[in-house]
Amino acid sequence: MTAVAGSTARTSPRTGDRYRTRVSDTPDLVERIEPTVWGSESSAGMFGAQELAAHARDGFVQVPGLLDPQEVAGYQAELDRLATDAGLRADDRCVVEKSSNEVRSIFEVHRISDAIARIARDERVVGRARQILGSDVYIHQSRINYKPGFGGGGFYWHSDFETWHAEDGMPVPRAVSCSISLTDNHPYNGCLMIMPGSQRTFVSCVGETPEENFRSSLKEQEIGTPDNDSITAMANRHGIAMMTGKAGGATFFDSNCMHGSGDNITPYSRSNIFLVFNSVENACTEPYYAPTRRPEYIGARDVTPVR
Ligand code: 6CS
Ligand code: FE
Repeated sequence: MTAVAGSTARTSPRTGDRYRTRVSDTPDLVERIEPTVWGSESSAGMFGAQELAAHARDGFVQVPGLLDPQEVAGYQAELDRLATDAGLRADDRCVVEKSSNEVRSIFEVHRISDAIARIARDERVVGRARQILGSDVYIHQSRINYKPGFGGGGFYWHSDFETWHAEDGMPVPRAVSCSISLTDNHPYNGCLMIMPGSQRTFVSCVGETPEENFRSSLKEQEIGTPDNDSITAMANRHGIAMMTGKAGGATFFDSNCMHGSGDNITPYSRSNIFLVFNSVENACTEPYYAPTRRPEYIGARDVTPVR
């Protein structure tokens, strides 16, 4: 990569960083040293000890019926309202599908929608995130994904932490995502797939981060996706679990899980609210392996704890 004046282009590993990525022409599997559950597995909160143990083992835990049917209907109406808001469609925070002009995602949605701000600070959601991370938490990123029917695009295999470390400066994998389904998730309509236990291995990627990578990566990620041999090794070691379930259910998953989802060619959209909680003790610094920071609507810099 040619260093751009004033950029912090990184073509060499940051001193002392265990999770080096996008700086070598050979991939690597690095053992994670941080825990998956930071709080004690008997910590007070809505997760029981068995659920926390499952999360520690698999890197994810499903919560069926987190929202009741009335709440699901309310949030579906809110998603429809946001997707048809002409002003928002022109906003950088709105990402449309590569193959169509359909809305793919809307970022920073907890700041745009009061209804989504409410669920983000609801104890059913943030209380569980604090239990997993063992500290106060702030929102690193929020988005709604529409994955419309008849061709809504998937998300290739990746680790979110690999991107948040390289491009947002997230020091260690002490963040957890909560995906709240607003439609039924079936094996056939692009449900989230996670390799159970994959959060314990950091898969480094080949290929340096180009300037303003987010302008293409949020439509279809290329840089920061693992090589085929690494994906094969991880799938053979961990298997692949499909996060199916009724609308209203939620999946909490570790920032470093290897996950992805397929295209949705069915008539049934697969919409979710996606909230990323980072520990206030893991605030993002400068990108580890990218020339410049991403916009704050993608990687927040406000570390005010969610109350
Ligand atoms: O780049 C990001 O931050 C986003 N990209 C993906 C594919 N998942 C995590 C996150 O929303
Ligand atoms: Fe992701």
